[in-house]
Amino acid sequence: MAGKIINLKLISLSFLILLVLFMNACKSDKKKPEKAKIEIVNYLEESKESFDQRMEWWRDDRFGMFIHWGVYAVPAGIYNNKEVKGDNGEWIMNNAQIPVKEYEKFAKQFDPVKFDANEWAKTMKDAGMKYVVITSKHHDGFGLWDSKVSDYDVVDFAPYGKDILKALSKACKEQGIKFGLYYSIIDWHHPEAQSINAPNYNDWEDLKANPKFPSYLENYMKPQLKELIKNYDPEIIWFDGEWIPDFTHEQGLELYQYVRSLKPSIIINNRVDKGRSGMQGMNKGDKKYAGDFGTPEQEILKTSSTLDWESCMTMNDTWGYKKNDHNWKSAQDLLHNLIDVTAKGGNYLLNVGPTAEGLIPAPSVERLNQIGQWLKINSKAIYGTEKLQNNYKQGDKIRFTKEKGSPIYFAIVMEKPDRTIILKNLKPKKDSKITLLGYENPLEWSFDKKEGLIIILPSKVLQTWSKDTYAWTFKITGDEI
Ligand code: H79
Repeated sequence: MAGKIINLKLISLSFLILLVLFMNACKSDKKKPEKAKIEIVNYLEESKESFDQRMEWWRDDRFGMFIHWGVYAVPAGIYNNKEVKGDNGEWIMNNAQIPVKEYEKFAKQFDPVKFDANEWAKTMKDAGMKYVVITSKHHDGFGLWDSKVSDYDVVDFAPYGKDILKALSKACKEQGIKFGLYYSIIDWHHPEAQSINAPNYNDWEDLKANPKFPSYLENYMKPQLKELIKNYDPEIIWFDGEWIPDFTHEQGLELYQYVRSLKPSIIINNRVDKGRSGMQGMNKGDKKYAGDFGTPEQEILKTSSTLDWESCMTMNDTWGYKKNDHNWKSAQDLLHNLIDVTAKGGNYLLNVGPTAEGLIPAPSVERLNQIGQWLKINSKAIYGTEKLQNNYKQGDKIRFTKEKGSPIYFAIVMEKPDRTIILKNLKPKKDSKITLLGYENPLEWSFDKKEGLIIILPSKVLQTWSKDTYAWTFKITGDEI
């Protein structure tokens, strides 16, 4: 009996020792993951300071190049010898209802032998553009880089066989141009995405969601985005095609987190989520949506905004190259858009659609050069500026900007001025100089409360600055009234 008790005691003692040992082991086990704990940052709950810091270069830079380039440059708006209906050349696969296998034949012809990344980067630089966003993959699903996730790309599928994003990101880095990537959520080529609707990929009346879409998102989109960010180190990811019913608000929030976690400083447009309100592009106010800036498409906001926004726009009527689209906006109109956007606190992302050979169309280059010439003289009124507190404009033809954090104001007159210019909302500092950018001598001026600021232009300037001067910039140190 006693022996049994001792045995029992022994058993319970050893059990106790084991228990203590086990608990200790658990304790140290608990510590381990604490040490190795990965900090999970909620990028959707960013402080204003951190957001402002991340957005700083983008807000200062103002002017970027959008590039729509891909397989659609091969048909260039024409299918079976017929001009395809619809403005957007990059939509030809949808608009002409081209089956996937048929469209792939155009990919097999994509051989842009004249593509010169350095030349493109130089064109951006000469135009005064500070950043670029290029279609890594548009709705047709074709990639402009050597993707390991897919063979449907320029290296594996097309005769060209060279990595376009690699060449362009390098050239841009060398020229000091910030590199950004457009990536379409829509994918007409992928069996788990919208190819389910082929050849009517985006039938507005009857958009069918692919039940496999979440798999495409996890196993295709995300790995491709990871590749793009790791290999080309972009500063911007510019999503598009978020409106399809396959894609949800929850997926958008998660996608934003995912991309930021790969590169915390990256800037992401609002098409990462479902917030966009039509072509006007700013977010709806019904809930909190992910995305760092609004994206008006082919429009400019009607008035200034305290939110970040970027107006993207074509120079003719198409994004992707179309042989027969000759409806070019004038250089003057494009420049006036840049000025208007800047005064309203936005950015301007101006598009080019290079040819299948790899050339930026000559009419685009011409316009970019003209804008660039103006910017060389007037750069201070655009880059690193902020919008005014009260009025971003006076009438139709005058816009105001202001040097960030300093009392230097710019009045940009978008027509040939009269001999006197009267400004109602600026009061110059006493005895300060008012100048016209590009003209060496200070101008005569007077100010009184009732009349406002009167600037007098020398007749010599009025005569020699021909009508080809698209906009006249007056620099004024003072205060807003
Ligand atoms: O890449 C260029 C175009 O191919 C692409 N965006 C630019 C930058 C583009 N895709 N679709 N569209 C432009 C037009 C789509 C318009 C609509 Fe809608 C989509 C109309 C209805 C759904 C978006 C969501 C606008 C209104 C609601």
